[in-house]
Amino acid sequence: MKYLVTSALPYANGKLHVGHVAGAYLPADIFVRWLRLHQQDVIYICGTDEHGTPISISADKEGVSPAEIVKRYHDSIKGAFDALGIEFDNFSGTAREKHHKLSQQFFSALYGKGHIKPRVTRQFYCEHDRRFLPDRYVEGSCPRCQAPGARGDQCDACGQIYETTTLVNPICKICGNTPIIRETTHWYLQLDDFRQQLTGWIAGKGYWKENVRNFMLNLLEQGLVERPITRDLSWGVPVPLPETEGKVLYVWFDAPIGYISSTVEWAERIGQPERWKDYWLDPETKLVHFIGKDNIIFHALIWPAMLMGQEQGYCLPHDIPANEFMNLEGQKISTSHNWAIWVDEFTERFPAEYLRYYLACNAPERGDSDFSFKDFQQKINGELNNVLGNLANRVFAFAEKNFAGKIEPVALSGQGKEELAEANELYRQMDDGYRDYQVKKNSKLGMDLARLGNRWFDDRKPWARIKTDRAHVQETLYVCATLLRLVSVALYPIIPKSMNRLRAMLGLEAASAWEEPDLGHAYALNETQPLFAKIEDAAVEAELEALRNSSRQGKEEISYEQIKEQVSYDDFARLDLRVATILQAERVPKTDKLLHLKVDIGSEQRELVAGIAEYYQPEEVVGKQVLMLVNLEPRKIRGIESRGMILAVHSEGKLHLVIPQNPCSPGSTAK
Ligand code: B3M
Ligand code: ZN
Repeated sequence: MKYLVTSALPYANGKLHVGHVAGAYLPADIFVRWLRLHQQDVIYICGTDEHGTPISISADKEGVSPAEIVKRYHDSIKGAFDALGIEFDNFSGTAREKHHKLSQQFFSALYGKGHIKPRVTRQFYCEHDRRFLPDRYVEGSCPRCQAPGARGDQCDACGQIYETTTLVNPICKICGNTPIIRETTHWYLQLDDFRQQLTGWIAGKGYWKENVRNFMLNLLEQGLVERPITRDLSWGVPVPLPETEGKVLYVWFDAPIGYISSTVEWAERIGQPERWKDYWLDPETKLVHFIGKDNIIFHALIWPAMLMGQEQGYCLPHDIPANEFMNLEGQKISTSHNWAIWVDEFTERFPAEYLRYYLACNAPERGDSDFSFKDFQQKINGELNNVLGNLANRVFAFAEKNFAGKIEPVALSGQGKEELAEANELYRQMDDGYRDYQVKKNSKLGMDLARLGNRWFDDRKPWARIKTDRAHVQETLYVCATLLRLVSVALYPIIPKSMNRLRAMLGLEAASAWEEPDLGHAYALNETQPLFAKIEDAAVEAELEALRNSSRQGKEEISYEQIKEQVSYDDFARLDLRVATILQAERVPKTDKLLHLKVDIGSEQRELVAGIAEYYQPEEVVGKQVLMLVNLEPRKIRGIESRGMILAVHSEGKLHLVIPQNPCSPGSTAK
């Protein structure tokens, strides 16, 4: 069995923050390390995603070339991964020549079979900058859920994709002017050509995480629309057609191909240039893509279709364990507002494996999770130090004092056998847990294993028994040493360096197998010392203070949205804004951003969909009075006829409903 594990290629236009790591990188590295403990044939492939409008916008802003932005952040991101012990077999970059060539081959194969067709389309064009404005070059309100700050072709608030030209109140992100719409030709991937194959392929994926499988089935149900896969940009992979001067491949078309080009680069680097085919051209390969949930549509729908349309029989994704998001101190991580913890800085102040351990305990596997410094301190002090570190310290100290650091094997009593049987059951559960990417559960079980040791040491009271019954104490120590050995393997995928330090103190080699400890092994302790150090309150306060300051700075730097075009009083008077009382609220199924509301606007009751589910629980808004635009044309959102829009303000990464200061009768109009 061969495994090809990848993590989403991080955009090379910013540093790596803890949210990235929690979702797509640490879970993958843990899975790969566990596979290696089982001697599986696995390679771990990644690299930076070096195209896309954010990079060219950053380059424009700084007055440097996109290549300079890419080099800077490729190196910064790779350095952060190295600091964290995230060990790829290859970490490439999509601006490289080989990737361009392979991406053009992918395009030509699909085009040659008629799966890519030209369309004359209408695109935002900025007359001031004299250029077309693809993707992130335009910002407006989402045409589906009206969330402001919507950019490109996918809304962060409701997750849906739409034609960029349907953005409401669009502005050019370079100069702030309102763009016009001009005709241009782009090439569209005919996704529906692959509907049959995709439906058959997904049918066999019953083991996938529900959020991924349902998202995919939903899209297949909704029907597969053709997707534009070229852009009017200079930075990117040139479209390999004679008539496409000045056009490049859409970044999400070329990016996943980066998984293959990075594998080709790896094969060449190890001197076996054909070796990449053993993984990519073997249908039996287990291709596992670790991603964040905002990348599902590209990895579970578009990328498999692109692979299906190739001449070469590429393997298809075996699994796509998409994780949710990690927030920070109760708010969404925001790089533009500097509300983030940058890995390279954090690992200068705290041991990198403290971060690995905390992100594993707090992994956003089934829902968004939250990074809080207090909780981080509690997990490091209360668990790594007080449970695992404490067990090692007391066992080592006692063995060194009373047995010169030798822990000899003994004939186990019934009690001892029972203890190890319980330990082995936890160990087995962890083995199963890693198979299903359950790092959160396994970080807890690893601590339970160490707790077992502490309870055993306490119950056996070696400090009392040493005077009268050395054999009893020897068994106590031997069982503890065996437990520590089990922990050193079981937690190795999560905190590898610390566990190898523990193993060295036990006189053992570095972890290399999911071993069953040999109960005849004699332990000779070696240079033992405390495994971990506690985090002081002052250090936590300093982090919180630094975060608040840097995010305030972040605010000073952010460019406020351009004031929109002037409107006349008459224009304004056409908006009918009234007070609405929310009567009922429930989540819209299969989305985590939308609430379905029933409201009272005095003259009648209305139903509508609001993109506020990330900030408000349904029960929280029932009874609230809000300001509502009641004469907005109705829209169908996720099958619900949404009649109107409630007003809310985006600020500090949160959303605040606009609520009248005092109770008003429903239907009262705002002037
Ligand atoms: N560059 C990163 C993101 O959307 C994007 C992933 C590409 S994976 C092929 O978070
Ligand atoms: Zn402009």
